[in-house]
Amino acid sequence: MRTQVAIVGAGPAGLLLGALLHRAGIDAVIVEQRSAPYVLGRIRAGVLERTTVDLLEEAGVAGRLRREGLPHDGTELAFDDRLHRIDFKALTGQRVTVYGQTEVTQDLMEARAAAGLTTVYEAQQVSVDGFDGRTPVVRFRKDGVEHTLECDFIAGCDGYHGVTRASVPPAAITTYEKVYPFGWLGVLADVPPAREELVYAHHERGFALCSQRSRTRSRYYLQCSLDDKAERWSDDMFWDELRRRLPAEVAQTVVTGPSIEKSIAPLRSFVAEPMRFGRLFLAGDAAHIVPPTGAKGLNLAASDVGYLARGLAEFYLDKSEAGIDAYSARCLRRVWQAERFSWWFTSLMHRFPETGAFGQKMQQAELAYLVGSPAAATALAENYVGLPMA
Ligand code: FAS
Ligand code: PHB
Repeated sequence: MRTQVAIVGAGPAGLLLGALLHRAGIDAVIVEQRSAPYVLGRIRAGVLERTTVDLLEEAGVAGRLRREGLPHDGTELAFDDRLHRIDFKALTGQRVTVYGQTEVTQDLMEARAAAGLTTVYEAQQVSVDGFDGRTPVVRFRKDGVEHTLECDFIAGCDGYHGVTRASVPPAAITTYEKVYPFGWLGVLADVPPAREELVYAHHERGFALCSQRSRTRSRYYLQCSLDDKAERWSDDMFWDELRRRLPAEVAQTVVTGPSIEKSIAPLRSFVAEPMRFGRLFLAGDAAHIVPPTGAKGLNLAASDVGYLARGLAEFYLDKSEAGIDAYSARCLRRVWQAERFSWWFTSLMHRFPETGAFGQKMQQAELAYLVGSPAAATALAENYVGLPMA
């Protein structure tokens, strides 16, 4: 087999990169270790920045997003039993769109299949080689047969636990990591959202988030301990704890119902530098992880592949290596800004018993400043809606 760009991973990064390259007339094959239903079954992100919407439009896959996506002009912060709205539109002129990662992935998968493009699902023993030279290859087993995919470039879009970053010589890569002392217990339920917009709640019992996927499907999260287990939480226990952490005016509007998904995700901040190794480019969670508080993970994956698609188009169409040479530095400038915001917002909104009474006072003072100062609120808003893609 041969292609111009071999993409490892059919999550949002790999699929969006494949779609953008196709629009530029560049051939790409995606090699994915799981089945398509398995990839679609992972319940992940829910908020799209303007830059991500623009890239999905550029990829020609935004039809359903335009019809079903929910524009949000702001969000609500809850603390001391009160709600405080942060008005993105008034403060930045921008908004975000609520549209689940599952839907983005489905739209990309359907467009790829309709275009007759090659995606190898359930590929086993995937390995990458030769990316320090000019003839990189991706090897994999499929239905018991060994395959070698020759290519010009490899895009490592295989997530935090993937094979591509792990294949880089340790001396060539530097990683930065912070693991948070708690997780998020997430529930998906076919019930109408409690509020029009998302609610981020700071409470002495722990953080809570009221999010949504549509006007009839809601996504809720509770800060939980790292040794907690989703199966320990009955639906009733979840709904009761959620309502304890919300202001009364919100708790009484929560519509409960049977969970259709319930899982715990750990929180970490992680960055690998650089993001390019010869003919191998890392993109998305393969290169960086953010705690989901700032809703940045999916959006960073999109901006990475936006930069990579442009750089590869310059290489093939303009015979220029400037874009691929600038890829890593260009991505990392935006990655580190999102890492800072996600760390800051996580540090502000969650309970950290180890910081003691003084730490709690600092959080309360910052929350009061945030909702009392247009400058502070603007800083939150411009990071939440997404900094521009330079
Ligand atoms: P992904 O991990 O989505 O995709 C990588 C793909 O590569 C997967 O399909 C995997 O099967 C495949 N793969 C892995 N190893 C392979 C190999 N060796 N060979 C071939 N294929 C391989 N972000 C938010 O903004 N908000 C959230 O609420 C949120 N919640 C999250 C919850 C969890 C549990 C996790 C893990 C992440 C969450 N994220 C959230 C972040 C998430 O949305 C990611 O940022 C997003 O999926 C990134 O997309 P990709 O980079 O494509 O990585
Ligand atoms: C979600 O809907 O999954 C979601 C929304 C906003 C966040 C994190 C997760 O900050």
